[in-house]
Amino acid sequence: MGNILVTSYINPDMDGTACAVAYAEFINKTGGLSTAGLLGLPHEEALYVSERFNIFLPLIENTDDFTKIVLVDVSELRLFAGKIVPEKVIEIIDHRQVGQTDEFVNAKKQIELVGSAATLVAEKFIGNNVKISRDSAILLLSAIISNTLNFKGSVTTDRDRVVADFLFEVSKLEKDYYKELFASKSDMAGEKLKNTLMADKIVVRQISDKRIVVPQLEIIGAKELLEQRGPEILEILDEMKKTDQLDFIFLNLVDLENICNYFVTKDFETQKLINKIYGLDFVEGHAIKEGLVLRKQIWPLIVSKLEK
Ligand SMILES: [Mn+2]
Repeated sequence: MGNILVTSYINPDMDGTACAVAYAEFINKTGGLSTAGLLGLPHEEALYVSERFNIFLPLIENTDDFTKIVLVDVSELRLFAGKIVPEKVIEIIDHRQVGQTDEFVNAKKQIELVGSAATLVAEKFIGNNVKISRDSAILLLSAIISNTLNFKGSVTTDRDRVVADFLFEVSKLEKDYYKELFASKSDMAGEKLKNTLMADKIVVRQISDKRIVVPQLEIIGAKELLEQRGPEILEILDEMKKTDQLDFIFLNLVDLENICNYFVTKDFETQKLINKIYGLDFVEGHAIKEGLVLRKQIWPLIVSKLEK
């Protein structure tokens, strides 16, 4: 059994990063041989956690050296931009509904709709009675807090809560840890705003014959950002729509303090689509929805509207 690479999509978020590192540890502690490797640059939040707790994040350029690959927090080949050979994938652990696993003919697949893929990885340690390192516990807990929006997002399940309790114990982190974690990704000063929105460009989704991009920000200070830089956001989205020849584009701006979403776009067709889904009206380029909804939850609703 050769060395197995555990990886996530290019430029992984907190969840993908945490799962890759922790699941490699699990394999190594259960008789396998594996290496975690992250493609591209992990999200701001993951870099913050790495620096804050002095946890090494293993970056790799490509996957050429590996004959066996495990994918975590991802089940879509196109998110790898040619960087993996699908036949090499022996296992997939993911938690999203919009996935396309057909290309991975050799993979054992675990797709379960919990709030965070980190929950599925942590359950492996718990279920098999394998001791988890503090570093991995910190990473997985950060991922669960991030993905569930500190257990307030409607993606949150009881399984996420149970696993988080366990990880709080192991990591010895305080319950208000979410505050510093959220603050770390909320700085959108200057060019950071545009760079963050454009970084989501890689994820152009094709539904029927329509091309769609939905950048997402989950931050503290969302309302202020919209008040101060709303017109700028609308311009950036408009530019992305033209450059990428998109049919629909909106920003899913998640307000972690006021527990609501702003859907931001000046594109009329997109406004009509969101109105059809949620019955919301747009004023000055945005519509407000109570509660916290993540992009991965909106995709299936968009698909159902566009495919009929
Ligand atoms: Mn995830």
